Amino acid sequence: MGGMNLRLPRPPAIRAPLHDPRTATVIGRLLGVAILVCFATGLVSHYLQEPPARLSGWLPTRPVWGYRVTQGAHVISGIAAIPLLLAKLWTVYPRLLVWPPVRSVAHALERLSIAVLVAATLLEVSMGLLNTAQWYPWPFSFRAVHWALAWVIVGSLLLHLAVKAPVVAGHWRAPREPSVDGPDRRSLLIGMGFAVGTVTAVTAGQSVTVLKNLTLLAPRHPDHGPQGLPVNRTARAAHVRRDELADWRLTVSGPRPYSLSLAELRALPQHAATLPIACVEGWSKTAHWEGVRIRDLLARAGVPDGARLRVVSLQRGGAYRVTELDRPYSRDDLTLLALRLNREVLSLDHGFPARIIAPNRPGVLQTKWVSRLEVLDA
Ligand code: HEM
Ligand SMILES: Nc1nc2c(c(=O)[nH]1)N[C@H]1C(S)=C(S)[C@@H](COP(=O)(O)O)O[C@H]1N2
Ligand SMILES: [Mo]
Repeated sequence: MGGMNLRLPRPPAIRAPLHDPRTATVIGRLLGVAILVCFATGLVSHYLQEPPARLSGWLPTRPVWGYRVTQGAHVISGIAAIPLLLAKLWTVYPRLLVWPPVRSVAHALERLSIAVLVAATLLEVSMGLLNTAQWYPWPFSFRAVHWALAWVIVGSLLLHLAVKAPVVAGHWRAPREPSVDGPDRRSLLIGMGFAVGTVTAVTAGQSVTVLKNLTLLAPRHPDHGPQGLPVNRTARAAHVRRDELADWRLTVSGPRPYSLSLAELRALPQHAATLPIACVEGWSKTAHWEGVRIRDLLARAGVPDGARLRVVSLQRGGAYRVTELDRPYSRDDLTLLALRLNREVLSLDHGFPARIIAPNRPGVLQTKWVSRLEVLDA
């Protein structure tokens, strides 16, 4: 590669025990676990929200708190990945300045894959973090970009692991040398563990109830909100006003379409369910819901065994105005058109007069201010 002899100033060599492969491997392993948890739970979130047609009839409605656990784990491990990623970058940065920068085609490709991995991961974790804070400063769809980057990360991570396999194997085979495994590395790892522990402890309480009193930094505290439940989008933010609800009716399309007033809905058999709202942004809270079973409403429309449904909110704009409810949910005894929350009439912010609540379903699909149910296919 004679053409590569560019005359650039040579960076100083950095030789410190904390920049050695063993430290990089130890931290990398933890970071790898966090990324794999993010990827696996991210896949769950994606397929629960947008199941391909052949999956939609098989979505699991149990355990009812499944999405609370997977999305809680996603955001917890995603946040933990941030200090891990910074520590990893700090241990390996001297290697990013190796000289000459490119030794061969293979070396160039390896460095390119690392550049892609680092850039995509930095972008992924910072976008994810901003999203949980409900801050969307970018002009593109968060989900589409976060989804694409996840595959870029996993692909370049596999490539990176394949390239580094000998180094990693060396780490396992090498005898522990006291000189490089001394107090320096121990303090780095303790410091990193402390950082990971702290960011986790002050945010995880948004989905892990026992930690809720430590929740200093999470955007949502599980106890703050009307009727003991946080609100993601308020009625005001959704431009839903109480005065337009005066002559509200629920309409149901299907083989035998009908419509009902709120009083008529209240006169139907009421059922209770204890189910969480599990927001995609990582907070969850379990609540007690009462209302009419979706199954019963469909049976009344001439569809006795559940159906794929379109749920339409009276909210006029916004991405979550219309959602689809697949058959595993619509025929489930726990899926309600809820009229009451924690033993009171649903408040306006929680979706008065009626909202969807279904088991093991991402919060974003638990449509509020429902005005219409349309049977798509029975
Ligand atoms: C390397 C790390 C990460 C990977 C591989 C990853 C992967 C994914 C995937 C595949 C999804 C599903 C996207 C879809 O539905 O199309 C997702 C969703 C999500 N991720 Fe991550 N993620 C990572 C880090 C993070 C971090 C650090 C956070 C926040 C602290 C975060 C927050 C979110 C949120 C809020 C969603 C839900 C988005 C929505 O459906 O509206 N992610 N992630
Ligand atoms: N019509 C409508 N329904 C909606 C939303 C919305 O913006 N519009 N937000 C969803 C989101 S993202 C969540 S997490 C839950 C939150 O319900 P809560 O405000 O009652 O806690 O409502 C869902 N239902
Ligand atoms: Mo949400």
